[in-house]
Amino acid sequence: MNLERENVTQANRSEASGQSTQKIVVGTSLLKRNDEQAHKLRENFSQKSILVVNLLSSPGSGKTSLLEKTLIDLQKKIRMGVVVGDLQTDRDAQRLQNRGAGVVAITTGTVCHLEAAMVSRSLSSLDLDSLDLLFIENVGNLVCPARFDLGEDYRIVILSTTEGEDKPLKYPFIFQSANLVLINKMDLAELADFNMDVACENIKMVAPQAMIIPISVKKGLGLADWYQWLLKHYETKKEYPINKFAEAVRH
Ligand SMILES: Nc1nc2c(ncn2[C@@H]2O[C@H](COP(=O)(O)OP(=O)(O)OP(=O)(O)O)[C@@H](O)[C@H]2O)c(=O)[nH]1
Ligand SMILES: [Mg+2]
Repeated sequence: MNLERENVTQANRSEASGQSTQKIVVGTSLLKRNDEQAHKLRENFSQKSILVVNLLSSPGSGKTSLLEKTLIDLQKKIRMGVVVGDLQTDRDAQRLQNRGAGVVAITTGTVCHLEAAMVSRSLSSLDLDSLDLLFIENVGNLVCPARFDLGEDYRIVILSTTEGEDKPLKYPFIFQSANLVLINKMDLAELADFNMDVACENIKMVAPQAMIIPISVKKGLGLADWYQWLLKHYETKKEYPINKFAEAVRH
């Protein structure tokens, strides 16, 4: 894995000197290997009928805050686990302790996204047989995680009102892969001069498939809709464990 990363770096240098072919070949091999690993993960999750949700956003949009609240509010209804990716610390994993869920931290170092192999290794610390739902909190970043399938059923992108309405247009790849966009920090919308209509238009422009739910984790706004979305997909997963659609969309 390290070798491939090194090659990608070298390839980037080649690109700077006008030779871009090598980058495409090596990058593809890295992604192909990730896709194979993600396929295995998806099969494993399907066999155990675990709904898997990948949470993506910029740093600070509210991924961990949303999980803190969700683990408490849904703990009597479903059995949840969390894989938390972070660059340097396990602070988020610590925030999620003692909420009735198994939590495992992945510290990626300098890597700005989670990869399927990292998730796979981390699962030895969770008892998958006792889970209905697995959340994956990806590293806060709107670019790097987009291409890396983690075997999830659904991708949820959080956009917070303080980031601006233009983010879906500036970072289209991540929004294009979203099944659901949560617009968080609605309590700050007015202060941040956030235009909800424009934000929704921008999301729809790049990601017409994505459902949009406005929320405020801090004030509890919209969380009932979020829980309804989760529970509905959890029921569906129990009924139809194999999510071939997710794989087709990711690759
Ligand atoms: N006003 C307001 N603040 C919020 C809301 N949700 C989260 N925050 C705050 O936003 C800050 C960042 O929240 P986190 O949950 O740590 O964000 P994150 O996406 O997990 O961040 P990274 O893991 O660093 O990518 C914290 O200070 C939260 O208290 C909200 O709905 N309204
Ligand atoms: Mg976090």
